[in-house]
Amino acid sequence: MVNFDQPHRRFNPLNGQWVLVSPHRARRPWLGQVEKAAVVEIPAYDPTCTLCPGNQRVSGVRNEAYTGTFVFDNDFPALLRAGEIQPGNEQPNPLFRAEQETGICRVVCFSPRHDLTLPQLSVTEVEAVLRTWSDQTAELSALDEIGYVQVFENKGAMMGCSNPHPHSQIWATGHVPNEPAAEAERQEAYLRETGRCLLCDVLRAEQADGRRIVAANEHFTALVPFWAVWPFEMLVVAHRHMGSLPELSAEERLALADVLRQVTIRYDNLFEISFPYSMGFHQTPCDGGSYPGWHFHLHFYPPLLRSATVRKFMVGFEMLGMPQRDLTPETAAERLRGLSGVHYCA
Ligand code: H2U
Ligand code: ZN
Repeated sequence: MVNFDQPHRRFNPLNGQWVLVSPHRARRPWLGQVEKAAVVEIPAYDPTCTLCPGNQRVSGVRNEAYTGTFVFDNDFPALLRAGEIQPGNEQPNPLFRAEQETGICRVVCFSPRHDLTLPQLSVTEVEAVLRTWSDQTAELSALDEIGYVQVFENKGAMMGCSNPHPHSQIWATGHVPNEPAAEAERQEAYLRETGRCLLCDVLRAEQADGRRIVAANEHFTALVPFWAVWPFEMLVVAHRHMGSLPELSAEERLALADVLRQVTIRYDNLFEISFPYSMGFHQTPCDGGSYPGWHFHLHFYPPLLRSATVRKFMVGFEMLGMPQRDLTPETAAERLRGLSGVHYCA
C-alpha cells in the first residue's frame, strides 16, 4: 500500500522515468495569485513583427498577405536537408558516437492576428490550425529523408519564445528524437507483453478513477497524468487508437480543437495571464518501422508553479537525481477542473 499524502515516487510508463512526489510540503495554504504580471497591450497587427502578414522577415523574404494559417521554412533552421550538408572528415569512435542529422524546420502562424493566442481563437480557427499541422505532418512524413515529425508550440517569453505573434514550429528529423524514441520502445513493449495498447489502458484507468481528468469530450480527454513532472502538466489522449494527425476524422479534429481550447482557456484562467508552456504532438514515427502500439497524444509542459511569475526550476536533486514535485497531480487537476471554461478576457 502507498500513502499518497506522504513522500512517494510514481512511474511514467510512457518514458520509463520515475518522479518523486512530496505532498506534505504542499500543505501550506494556497495563496492563489500573488502578483499579476504586467498587462501588455498587444496590437492586432504589428508593423515591426516578422510574422505578421505582408511584413518582411529577417531573411528579407516578405510574408504573404495571408488570411488564415501561414507556413514558411524557418530562416534559421536547426537542421539542414541532406543535399545542403557539406561532407566532413570526423571519424566517430564507440566512445564518441556521432551521426549526421538532417531535417526540415518550419514555422506555422496560427492566424494573421498578432494578438490572438490559441484560447482566444474560435473552435473553427483552431480546427484550421489542426488541419495545417495535419497537412504538414502528411507532407513531411512522406519524405524518405524524414523519420519523425515534431509539431510543437513554445508559448511565452518564459519558454524562450522570441515573438508574441501566435505560432508553432515543426522540426522534422531523419532520426527519431529521444522522447518519442523512448515512448515508441515502451508502447511497443507493452503491446508485446500484454496484447493491449498502453495509452488505451491508461485512458480507461484514468476515466474510471476520475481524479486527474480536467476536460473531455466524445473523442479526446485532457488530464494531469498520474506521473506528471511539471506542476500543471497535462496529457491529451485520443479516445480512438490511432497514430497521427492525418488519421483524425473531421469530427475528431473538431473535437480536438474543442479540447485544446478547454485546456488553454483553463491555463489562462489559472493566474489570469497568457499562460506559458511548451506543448507538442507525439505522433507515430515515419522511419519505416511498424508501430502498432503507438497511441496519438499531446503533452503540455507549463513552467509555472504558484503565480504568474513563480516558476518551477528543474535544478539540484532534479538535475542530479530525479524530478520532484510538491503539489500532487490530483490537486493540480482539481484546481484546473474548477476553473471557468470561458476565457477571463472574454
Ligand atoms: P520561437 O520564438 O518559438 O523560437 O519561434 C520563432 C521562430 O521563427 C524561430 O525559430 C523563426 C526563428 O528562427 N524566424 C524566422 O524564420 N524568420 C524571421 O524572420 C523571424 C523568426
Ligand atoms: Zn505579428
